[in-house]
Amino acid sequence: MFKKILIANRGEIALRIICACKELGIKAVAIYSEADRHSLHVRFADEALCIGPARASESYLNVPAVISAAEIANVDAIHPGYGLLSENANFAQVCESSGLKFIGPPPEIIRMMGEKDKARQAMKRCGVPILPGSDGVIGSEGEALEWAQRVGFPVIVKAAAGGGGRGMRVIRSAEELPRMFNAAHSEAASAFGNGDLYMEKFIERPRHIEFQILADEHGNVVSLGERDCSIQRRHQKLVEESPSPSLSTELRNKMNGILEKTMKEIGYFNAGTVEFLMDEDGSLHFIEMNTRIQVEHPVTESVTDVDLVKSQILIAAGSKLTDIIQQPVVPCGHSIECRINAEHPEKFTPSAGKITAFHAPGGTGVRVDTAQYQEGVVSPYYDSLIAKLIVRGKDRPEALARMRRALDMFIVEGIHTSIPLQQRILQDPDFEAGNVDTKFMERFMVKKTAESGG
Ligand code: MV4
Repeated sequence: MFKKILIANRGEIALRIICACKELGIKAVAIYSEADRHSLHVRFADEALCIGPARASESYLNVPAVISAAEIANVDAIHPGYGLLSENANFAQVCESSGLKFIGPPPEIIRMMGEKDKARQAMKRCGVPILPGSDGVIGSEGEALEWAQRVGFPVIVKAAAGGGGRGMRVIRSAEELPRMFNAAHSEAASAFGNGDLYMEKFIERPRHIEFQILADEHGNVVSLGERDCSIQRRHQKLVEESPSPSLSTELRNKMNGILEKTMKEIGYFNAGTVEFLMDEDGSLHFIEMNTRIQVEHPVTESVTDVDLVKSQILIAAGSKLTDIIQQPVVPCGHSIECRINAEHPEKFTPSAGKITAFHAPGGTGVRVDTAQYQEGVVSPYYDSLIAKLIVRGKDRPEALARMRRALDMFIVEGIHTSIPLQQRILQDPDFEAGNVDTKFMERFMVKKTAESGG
């Protein structure tokens, strides 16, 4: 077992990883930027090393600085958390070649899943349903037109090196194809240093459904069911839940089975998330795979009682899945998460500054993952997530009621937060009915504006 782990992250996820280390009897080493000197992850770690200035590119993203800290602290392993270096294959490779265990899948698999067209082809070969589209990257505008006519408009072109919505264009006719294709190419080239594009049939109002995978280094895999993350705005998730209100037990079981077989075939290990779009007729189509722990992992933890971060560490230390979790995993109840962001609830502009009052709700079925506290400061240098409010109930109505009361009992003063927005989402009749898709927030904001007469 590891004696000491370096946490290459900050905020609530760094704290979450410290919790796992403490429960496993492993020493936790924090790294921090000059802006994070007074952060809770520094306070609760067994050791902490300052690795550079506030700007992430000079601290948390600075590979030599992170590796040096790991060597100075003499750790056995590095947990990257989410974002930052978590899906950087080169970083994973540098860790391994420096004799530090990277807590995640092997670098080759991170690299392959980062090339979205290759991930798509790999899933297709394993029998995972994908959308009609190009075989790999598109060589030219002419080839794009051929694929579009074969697939049928509307289509979407996506950056092979992309993700998160950049370098994507919806194309509705042959006439607009040249313009859209070239715009996506330029955007991808400047954003990712790689202009390669691939194509898929475009789904107008998809639901975003993702499956949580856990796999050990001995070829054992378990798929822990899905999360519905359809409530998003500009590719930022606001509310997530499990189980999805729109997935049948039959389809869930079928997908769990397909994914367990697929992950074995590709040699995946550690935690991972396979993302799907659900179309209007209820069928699922693979879009991408994330090779890290995700922000919304507590939703799955709540309904499965599996500690995903502890599992990640034990897997990296060589443990077998059968020695980590009780199988079969039978999900129970319903869980919802709200991402509490430091931002204006209508304008969505970031809101940095000192938190003058802070009280997190508690009670039965309520969990709050946060690194914030009263008199704490929200830095403008990093993402705006200040807390995750997660509830669990015996069923969806109980979870909804619990989330409403927990949001009402969350006090954050001194900065703007997304709480008022989430209070209104939780009151929305369509949300309550489970009528959600990725266009929900657009319709919701229109409804809202109409109500206030603006
Ligand atoms: C799509 C799509 C419709 N059809 N692909 C956006 C981010 C990227 N990860 C995938 N995205 C989409 N891909 C096809 N073929 C619609 C989106 C999309 C979306 C997906 C998930 C969650 C929110 C979204 C918001 C807008 C567009």
